Amino acid sequence: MTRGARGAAPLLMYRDHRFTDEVARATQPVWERLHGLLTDVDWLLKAPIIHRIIQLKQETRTLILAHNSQLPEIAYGVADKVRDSRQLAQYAAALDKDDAPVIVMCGVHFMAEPVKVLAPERTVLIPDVAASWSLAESITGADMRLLKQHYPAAPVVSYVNTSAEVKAESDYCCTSSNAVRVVEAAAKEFGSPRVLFEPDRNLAANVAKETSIEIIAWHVTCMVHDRFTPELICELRAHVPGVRVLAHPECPPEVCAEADFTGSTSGMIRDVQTSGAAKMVMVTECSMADNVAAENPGVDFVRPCVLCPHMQRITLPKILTALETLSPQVEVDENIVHAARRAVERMLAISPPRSRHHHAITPARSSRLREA
Ligand code: CIZ
Repeated sequence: MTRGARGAAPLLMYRDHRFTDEVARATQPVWERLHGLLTDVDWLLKAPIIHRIIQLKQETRTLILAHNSQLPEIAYGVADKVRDSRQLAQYAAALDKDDAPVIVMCGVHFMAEPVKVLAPERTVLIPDVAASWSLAESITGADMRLLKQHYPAAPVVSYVNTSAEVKAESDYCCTSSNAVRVVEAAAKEFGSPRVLFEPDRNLAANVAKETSIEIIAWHVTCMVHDRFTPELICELRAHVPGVRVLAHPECPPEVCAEADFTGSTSGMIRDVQTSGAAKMVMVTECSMADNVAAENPGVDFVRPCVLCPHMQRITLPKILTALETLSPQVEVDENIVHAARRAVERMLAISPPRSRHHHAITPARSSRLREA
């Protein structure tokens, strides 16, 4: 279906951005991807903003990076790269000197900081500074120093969703795709039988199941993933026979034990593409599940997802304002940049395993916490 300008009512306008014939033509490929995820009315309102963002992006040579869990209209409408936080930071760090003087990071604040830490010469914008994360707010630099006093010989591995201040107190950073490998590398480097792993208690427990290293965990959980239960998975299986269940490792270990696959957002995307399952359920954040469904029209998705209020703070109008005003900018205190960068770079230096798990189709109840 081509969306014509005639359908646009003046009331359905954001500021003075109208749904014109030009907007309809220019955004038609985006509409084809989003059809089914947005209503017609939504589209009349959002297409002109997408169009204006794309124009401004070109004028200012801005790059828009988006986390896998961003809204579909951001992921498919305006983003140049949609990946997990490690891949986005790595991508930003590898840009040519003259490319993209401005980067807009669509994700939560803790994902924008590593981009600034690895690409300090660029202007890094986050469309809403209040986009935080329950995990990142749950631990401070002072907590870390206290923990380290208790376990002075143990290396510290911090999940990527922590503040730069916490990363600066850590020996390594990790994401859910490489947590097991990072924990093992840290233990080996420090010659320690145990590792301090924070802040996600569920991720820590899921990692502990995959390694012989003792994990000393912090005590918080992600407000999105902790809401899923094993009972929900059993109900889903009863209602949708043959469904393949993918769980994020921030879910409780009892939930992961009931899943066919446990992995990061990138790992889940790969599983959808390679497992060949016809019916899937993604036990994670709603927009992530919507984006994967849009990419894989041949797969029937059941979506008992939970919305992440932090991720959802990033919207098209806020991205537009960020581009117009070149703000809010992400700044990382100079005193912590160096130490935070060391922890992030150590993570990036751990090379991915040689396709050990990626393309293999494993039987039910597998874990993939050793991803690339
Ligand atoms: O590293 C990320 O982007 C996070 C926090 C989760 C994931 O699984 O992608």
